[in-house]
Amino acid sequence: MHKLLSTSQFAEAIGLSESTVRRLTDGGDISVRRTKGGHRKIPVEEAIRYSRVNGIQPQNPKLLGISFSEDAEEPDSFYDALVNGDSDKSVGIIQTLYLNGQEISSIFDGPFLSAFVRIGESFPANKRSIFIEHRSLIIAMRSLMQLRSIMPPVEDAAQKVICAAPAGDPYLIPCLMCALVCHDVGYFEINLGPDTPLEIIIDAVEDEKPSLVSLSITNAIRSKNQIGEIGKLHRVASDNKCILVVGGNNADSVDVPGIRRGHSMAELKTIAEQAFRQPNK
Ligand code: B12
Repeated sequence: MHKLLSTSQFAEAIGLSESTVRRLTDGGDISVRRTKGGHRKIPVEEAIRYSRVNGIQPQNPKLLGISFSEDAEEPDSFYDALVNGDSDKSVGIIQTLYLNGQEISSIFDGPFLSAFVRIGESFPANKRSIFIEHRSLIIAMRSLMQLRSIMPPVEDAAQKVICAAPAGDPYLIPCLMCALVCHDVGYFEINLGPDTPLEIIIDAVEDEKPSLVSLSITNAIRSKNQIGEIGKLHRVASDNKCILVVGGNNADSVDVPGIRRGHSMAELKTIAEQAFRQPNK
């Protein structure tokens, strides 16, 4: 998102006076861009970052491009919006939780995961449950992409993370979630998505020199060949001073000695932060 706000728009959106906003920008609490005429402009992502870290509930979130959802914190609201096919509401709920200061990892491990576990449990009750599952997946993807669009950019030359799921694993959401959690930590994310041949990931480690590789495993790994390839990825990663972490529903099926495993986005975040603090270690 590249929308820029004037100081008066920012003041109106957040609910501060314009003079307070000028003081905050002068003091460096809010970073601004200057127009050719010297006027301050505040990127929307910066406005969102400022309200998020300071626990400010914006007075007029629409000015920030966010469709604020009053019942976002209700436990069932995301599930209900998905099952009812309410795409705008789903986007609004996830953006509101983010704006309210919730950790991205806890949004994913909380309402997002529980909604999909419930959707998965209703399968294969009837034809309608498959319709709802497919529609929910696309709405959820849109919610994640729109969340990405309001997150602050990472620094130039940021460390890289590669996120993927191996060949035969079609699940889109886990890879994208991993990418967003790592982006939030400060990584430049390369999301190769689901069904990625392991040799492509191995080559990417050598070519891209990431600090971290996150492999999501939803379908259990049963083939010895694939276990061997994950073992090779593990070796190539450590030769390149890169951490490989496997996670997801069936991470325990990856029988590779010494491999790092996680089962939640909170764990991924912790590992991503460790790898980030010690670049190329
Ligand atoms: C959406 C969905 C589908 C979609 C997938 C579309 C797509 N392209 O993504 C479709 C409709 C295609 C599908 C098909 C099938 N599915 Co399906 N599906 C699901 C569902 C409902 C959601 C999956 C999802 O995206 N979850 C969302 C995220 C939030 O959850 P998550 O992946 O677990 O991730 C969390 C953690 O695991 C962790 N995590 C994830 N990745 C990583 C990575 C790292 C590094 C770390 C640290 C952590 C981590 O953090 C996340 C947040 O907490 C699940 C239900 C469920 N319980 O997950 C069933 C589910 C996975 N499917 C299942 C089944 C059986 C099938 C089918 C076999 C059904 C059929 N008979 O056709 C097929 C197989 C398809 C195939 N080719 O393999 C079963 C799997 C059972 C098993 N034990 O393996 C499940 C669990 C449903 C169930 N309860 O039975 N499915």
